[in-house]
Amino acid sequence: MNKIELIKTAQALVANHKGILAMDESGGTIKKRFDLYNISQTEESRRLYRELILTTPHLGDYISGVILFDETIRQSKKDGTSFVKVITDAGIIPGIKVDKGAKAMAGHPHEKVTEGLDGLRGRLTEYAQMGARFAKWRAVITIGDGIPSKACIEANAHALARYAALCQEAGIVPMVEPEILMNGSHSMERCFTVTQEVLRTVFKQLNKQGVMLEGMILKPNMVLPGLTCSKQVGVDEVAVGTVQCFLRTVPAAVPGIMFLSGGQSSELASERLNAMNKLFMGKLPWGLSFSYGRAIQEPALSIWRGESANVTKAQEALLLRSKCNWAARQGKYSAAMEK
Ligand code: 5MM
Repeated sequence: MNKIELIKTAQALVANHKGILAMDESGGTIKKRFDLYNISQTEESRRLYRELILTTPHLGDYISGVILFDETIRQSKKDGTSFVKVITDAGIIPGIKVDKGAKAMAGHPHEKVTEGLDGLRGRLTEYAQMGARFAKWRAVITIGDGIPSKACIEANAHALARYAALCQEAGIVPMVEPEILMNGSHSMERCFTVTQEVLRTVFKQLNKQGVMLEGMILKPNMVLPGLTCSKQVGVDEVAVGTVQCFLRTVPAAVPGIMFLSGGQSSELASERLNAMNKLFMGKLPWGLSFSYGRAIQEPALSIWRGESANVTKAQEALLLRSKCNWAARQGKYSAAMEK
């Protein structure tokens, strides 16, 4: 493990007000996204879409890193240039999703545990040789009647910590993603309590496994009421609740907290990140940034719809979302930027 390189990479991911573009949808997830717009599901259509994203002019002005799926890191532009070269030429750091997905947890109805540790050391070595400098593993936690169970939280935290230790051994920065889903009618207070418990458990396990906190990134959910909760809350309340939860649970040694969007609208994801940075500017030990998938890609995908004639407009939409979130990192986002 080269500690200095790990720390440099982790810091570079949060530097210059930039954030991460998550484009690591696995086969099933990208199919769901393409189905919304009747885009055909082939290896070539996925390659074309990923080429559209990665060749967006000036993407590197706002985006520090991109997370790829296994298929994507092996693909190239139509002219034969590998995607990894396109990314690094744009000044962006290539990352890779290494989990094998959240699977039903034995004996725990409605709960999931993420798999993928078997053979991970070998896969990380290969990804590092291909140019990946950071990796992502996502654990999925559901709030419901009597869940999450301690067993689910502990199993997922343990897997995240073992994954993170293996990444650092391979010289790859682990992005640790414990996602508490927005689905459900739970209150914001319940989301706060669960997020707090999950993060405490995750950091306990990271410490047990000897993970160097300065060389990792946390990718969490914001603290929000469930999607069908009767009491929704304002942007500032989300910002205050989220930051309070993280101040209680995330050690100052972690360089960056880069939120997932989790199904929030693009605008709301920018507004909430903006509020956090505006209200707490200069008062926090870590950078607060974004690692959005849907909240950056959705407008571009809805314009592209699989048509080459729409590529330029789709790239403009992708760049606008990247710029809005870059501004939100500085507390400088406003609705006027959307026009
Ligand atoms: C881009 O979507 C990622 C891959 O999901 P699957 O493994 O289910 O295919 C996902 O992990 C994503 O990186 C995070 O959830 C953040 O994306 P959102 O859309 O929540 O910002």
